[in-house]
Amino acid sequence: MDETIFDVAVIGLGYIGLPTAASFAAKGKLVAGVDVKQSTVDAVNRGEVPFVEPDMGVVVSGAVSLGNLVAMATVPAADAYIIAVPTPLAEGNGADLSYLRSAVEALAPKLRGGELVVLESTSPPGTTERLGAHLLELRPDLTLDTPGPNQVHVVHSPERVLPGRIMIEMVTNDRVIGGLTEEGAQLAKRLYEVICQGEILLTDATTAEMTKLVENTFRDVNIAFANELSLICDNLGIDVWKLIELANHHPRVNVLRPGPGVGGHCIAVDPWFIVDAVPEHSGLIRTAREVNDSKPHHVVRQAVQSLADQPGATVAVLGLAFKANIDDVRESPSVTIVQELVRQLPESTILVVDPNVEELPAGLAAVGLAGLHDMEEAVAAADLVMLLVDHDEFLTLDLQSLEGKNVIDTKGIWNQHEPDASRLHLPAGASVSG
Ligand code: SAJ
Repeated sequence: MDETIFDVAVIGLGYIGLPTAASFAAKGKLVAGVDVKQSTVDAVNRGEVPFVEPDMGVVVSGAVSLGNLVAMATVPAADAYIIAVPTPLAEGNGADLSYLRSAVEALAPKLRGGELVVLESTSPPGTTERLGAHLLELRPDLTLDTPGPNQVHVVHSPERVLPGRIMIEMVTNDRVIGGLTEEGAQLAKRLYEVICQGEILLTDATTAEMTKLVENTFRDVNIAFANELSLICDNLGIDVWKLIELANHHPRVNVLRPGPGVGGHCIAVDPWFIVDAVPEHSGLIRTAREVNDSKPHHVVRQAVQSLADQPGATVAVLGLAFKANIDDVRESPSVTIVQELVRQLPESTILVVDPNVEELPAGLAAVGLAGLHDMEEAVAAADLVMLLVDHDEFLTLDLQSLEGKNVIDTKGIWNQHEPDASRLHLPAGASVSG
């Protein structure tokens, strides 16, 4: 029996790979979704999404039931390969490219010549060129830039969708494609036109890599500015939220929002890839990372200070995910904050609340926390309530229930909804920024 040749094989069925695979399948392409995790393969083949992401369930289950999306643990033959595996931070702030190397090794034996290989994973500058070189080492019979039947086209097309809005942004965002060759970039453009209604912009591979890193670095540097302002305002005894609101009335000013730190696997990571590549010219980028990474420790100091006279106090921590209305706890500043609270307040009871998260991440179970708690019960029991994530559920908390308690609102959601913040017992500076 002839081997099936898929239109597209997506390697890595995570937050990016699975919606990409499902989107192509929904447009009628025959798509293989490949993942090393058997539980993910099984879930997708049942039409299920193994994480929380709005609007994704219906697309995945539809594609699977039509027979257009099939998940599997090994790489099949395909006309186009899309690699969407993690590229996390390694020791020393470079990228850990081991998953990428494994993906390349898995797909190399399947190449027949003429295929398109797309790297979607966020990658340090030069990665796509090295990927091409790696492919040639594995398959010296192929070429990257000599036209002919043995040519394989390697491009970088970074994903740029926002968790929580992936299904919308995958279609509407503009897309950058950087090819090792012009022809490769054109081929990839034709492929992505199937799912992308935004503009598709072509460039070289290294510029495409840097485009993605720069987008997230721009955001990180701007959030660092807001976070630094929150510390300055705490020191000056003024309300950072009010200050930012007033400054943002200027037509060319748009200060972002301070918070408990910057989480997620993108913004807290990507700037380091630039620092790692050109350390002698990235002082500002490095400092911004350090400002954002120091913010969770500042929030912990505020909590410890506010409970100085209450040993054995109960602390309700609202929000574990790295941002509002998702369940993703990767690089979440909340996890760091809770770990530090447990360490620095050994006599206290810490009650963690997150309606989107099903179980405590390993890092918190390891410090002895038992599980997650109901919001109303935790708040009722608490001496100190810390708001770390602006989930919708927390916006609607009855503020009467905070009366007489210490409150640290790192997202500034409660004082905006509460004209009389004096009803809350707020530790110095804590009400305004956290
Ligand atoms: N944050 C603040 N203040 C703000 C905005 C965000 O403290 O004013 C914090 C959030 O609470 C969170 C972190 O920053 O902890 C990151 O959240 P985010 O919503 O800014 O971004 P991500 O990490 O969910 O997604 C980003 C997006 N990049 C940009 O907006 C430039 C997304 O488009 C990328 O695809 C994604 O990174 C990625 O995968 O790289």
